[in-house]
Amino acid sequence: MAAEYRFSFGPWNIHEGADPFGPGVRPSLSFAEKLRLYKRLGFDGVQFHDDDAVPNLEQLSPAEIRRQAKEIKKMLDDEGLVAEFVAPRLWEDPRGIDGGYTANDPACRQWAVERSLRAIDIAQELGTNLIVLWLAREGTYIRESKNPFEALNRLLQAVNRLLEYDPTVTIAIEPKPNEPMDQAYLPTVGHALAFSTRTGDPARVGVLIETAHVLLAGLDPSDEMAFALSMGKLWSVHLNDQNGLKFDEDKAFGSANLRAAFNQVRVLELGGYAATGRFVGLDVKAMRTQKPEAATRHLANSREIFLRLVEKVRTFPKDLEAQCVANRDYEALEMAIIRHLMGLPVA
Ligand code: GLO
Ligand code: MG
Repeated sequence: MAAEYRFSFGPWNIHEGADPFGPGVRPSLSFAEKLRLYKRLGFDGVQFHDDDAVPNLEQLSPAEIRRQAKEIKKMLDDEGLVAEFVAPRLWEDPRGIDGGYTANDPACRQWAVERSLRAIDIAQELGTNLIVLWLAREGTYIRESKNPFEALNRLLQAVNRLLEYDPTVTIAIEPKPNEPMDQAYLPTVGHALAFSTRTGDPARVGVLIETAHVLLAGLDPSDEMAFALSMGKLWSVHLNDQNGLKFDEDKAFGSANLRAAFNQVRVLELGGYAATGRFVGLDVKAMRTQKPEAATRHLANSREIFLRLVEKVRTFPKDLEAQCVANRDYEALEMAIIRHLMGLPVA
């Protein structure tokens, strides 16, 4: 099995099973209990929301936030783990109800930027310079509620403020076309990367690509990853799976479309993602039906599927591929791929 990929997930990926139609069905694990599971499951990186690290940050002074983040850093060190990124969670606070950076209320916009600066403070203490912006409510429920030109400028001002605050910080935008909003600004990788060119320091603005989000936008995850990789802008991934155009399912990687998962791994291999030192993040959710003692299997399984697909990519006969391409015999190529995925001899 390939060893050079490093894996990460966030504490929210071990959860109680609540959905919009019902409460949790499994007991909560404390953050410390979750941390102890990482290595056992084969993971080295922890993804954070700002309040995963410092839960009550809205009640604390900047100095106290830093102090608490330092304690979390100690916990990471003790477990041999590293922080991959910090993401300001703007979508749960009442002031983020209409978006943070693009809210129509200037007080809300100011809060959103201030809170994001605290997320940078936390990242500094945790030893990472990567900030992830999933722009959850930066969009509209109805088109007329915001002026899109103003909204995009506000988004730009906010990102620039973060870049100015810490000259070493890097920002990965995690595009998602909808949910919770009807329409999000920066719905795709292309939007995010085009937007990055307008910022004060485009070299410090890239993307995190989530499989399910790309599928919700009707695009191909492997091509989106290749596009970002080709520009040196793929700074993290949220691998998972999605069964058609429904709510964001966060299914185990490869569980809905193994061939598409194979192609994502193929692109990460072809594009040298492992050598970039970036993490393979898994943004997967345990099914609500999962019993407490088995509610981390989705993480270990997703990682295992990933590593097995790395093997599949590496062992697919390149000469056969070249021959099929040269002969323009794509039926043969397709059958060989499918046989390979099914564990059958390719020819
Ligand atoms: C939701 C997103 C969310 C983010 C996380 C990190 O659809 O995928 O889980 O990845 O908040 O920013
Ligand atoms: Mg995600």
